[in-house]
Amino acid sequence: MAQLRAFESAQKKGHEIPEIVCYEKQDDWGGQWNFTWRNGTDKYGEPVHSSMYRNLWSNGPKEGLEFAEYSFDEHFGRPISSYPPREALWDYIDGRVRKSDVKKYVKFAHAVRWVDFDETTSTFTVHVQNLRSGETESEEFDHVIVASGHFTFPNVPDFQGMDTFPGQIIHAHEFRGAESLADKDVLLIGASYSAEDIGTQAYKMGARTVTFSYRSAPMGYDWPEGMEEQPLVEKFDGATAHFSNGLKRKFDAVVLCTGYIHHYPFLPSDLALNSPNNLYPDNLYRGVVWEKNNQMFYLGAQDQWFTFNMFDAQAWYVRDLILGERELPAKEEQRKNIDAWLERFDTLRNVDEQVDFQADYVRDLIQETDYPMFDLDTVAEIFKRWVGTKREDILNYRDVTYTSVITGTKAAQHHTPWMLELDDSLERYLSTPEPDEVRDIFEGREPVKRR
Ligand code: NA7
Repeated sequence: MAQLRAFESAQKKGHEIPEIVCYEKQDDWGGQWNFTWRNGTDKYGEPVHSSMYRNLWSNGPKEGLEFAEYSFDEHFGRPISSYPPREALWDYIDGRVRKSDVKKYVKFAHAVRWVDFDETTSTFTVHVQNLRSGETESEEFDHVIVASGHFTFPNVPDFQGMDTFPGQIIHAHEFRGAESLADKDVLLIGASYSAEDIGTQAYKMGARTVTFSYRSAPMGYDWPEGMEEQPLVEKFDGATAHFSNGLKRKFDAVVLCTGYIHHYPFLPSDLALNSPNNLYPDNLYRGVVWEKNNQMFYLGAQDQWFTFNMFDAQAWYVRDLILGERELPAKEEQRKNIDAWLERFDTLRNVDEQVDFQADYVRDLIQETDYPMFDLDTVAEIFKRWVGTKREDILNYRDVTYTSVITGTKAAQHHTPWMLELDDSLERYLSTPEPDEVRDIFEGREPVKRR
């Protein structure tokens, strides 16, 4: 969506843009934000793309991801809270392009099966299947932009004895909501965003206990009673997990929050990015240009502090390369540039340095294009404060509000504290319900009977 919007923006400024085809496997756009109840395979038999679940609220402040050229104010017409639910975020990204006619470029329900590159003609042949008709087709292109994301193919480790576990074992990618975890003892393996968020969802929905199992280091939050961290599971024996510190505990359900892999089954190995999930995957000049074939690009391939606005910065830069507005340096220069970023990446020791690293990366891209520069340093501060608020109160950090660097608007307080909010619909989010007795108690007031 960022790339289509980038081309449209150039066209509106009088540039001639090339012929564009966007192949999308799903029936609608929005990628990760396009929620489905389905698991495993979709209705066409394709791997389900989205890892979203019911009651997923943004886990980072929206002020960190706001588009510099389409603000939340412009979309919603009034201040909203800093942590919107997924439907509100889908509406926002859809809203920007709903106003344009870029949807005409997208062939929905089209899965890319394979991409070849012909050295003699310097063209790609993209082999695609129309999932509705079953028909396959091949088209030639000068450039290929891979924008298929990398939080889709789960990393699924195996632990000894797992096959004897009588309850449900799923990966975070398959998790669709925590309601069924009420009154259950839940084990989450992993110690990053998915573990933290699915764990708090489970707690919110009434899980009896939530236990996290970490491999490298605990998350270290100040967990409430009933939530705790243990070192890595060594094996399962039926419903009992054995941890490396000797603890044995029974569980009803296991959620593997063990991250995702870069997996591009439609690409030959010389075109496929092969990297762990990190802030600077190797072989991408300026984080987007495939070093081994400069006609190919990746968007959003890095782990992310910045998201929507970073994808824009990348898309604007890639657009300008394709339009010939920017030239690529020689291969040796590209390598030097990549190495310089990788060298700095290796020195990053803490969250502040990671955030500043990505802020500098986004700045480096925006400076190359006409994408509106925004106050990246203040956004970096917002990310750092966000991390601090999680340290202070992991269950309630979503009740904090921030100020937009794009519009200067202070976010509104959501009408209901996150821990009490059980309805994540856009309709409810934008409504103004009366406070109730539960909210009075939660907010430390004398409960008032209103009707
Ligand atoms: P992340 O952030 O990539 O984290 C994966 C977690 O899974 C991390 O804590 C890993 O531990 C852990 N992991 C991976 N393999 C194993 C095995 N074999 N055993 C135990 N633990 C393991 O993925 P998330 O799904 O949490 O977040 C996805 C993205 O969403 C994230 O990157 C953000 O951009 C937003 P490790 O620390 O490596 O020892």
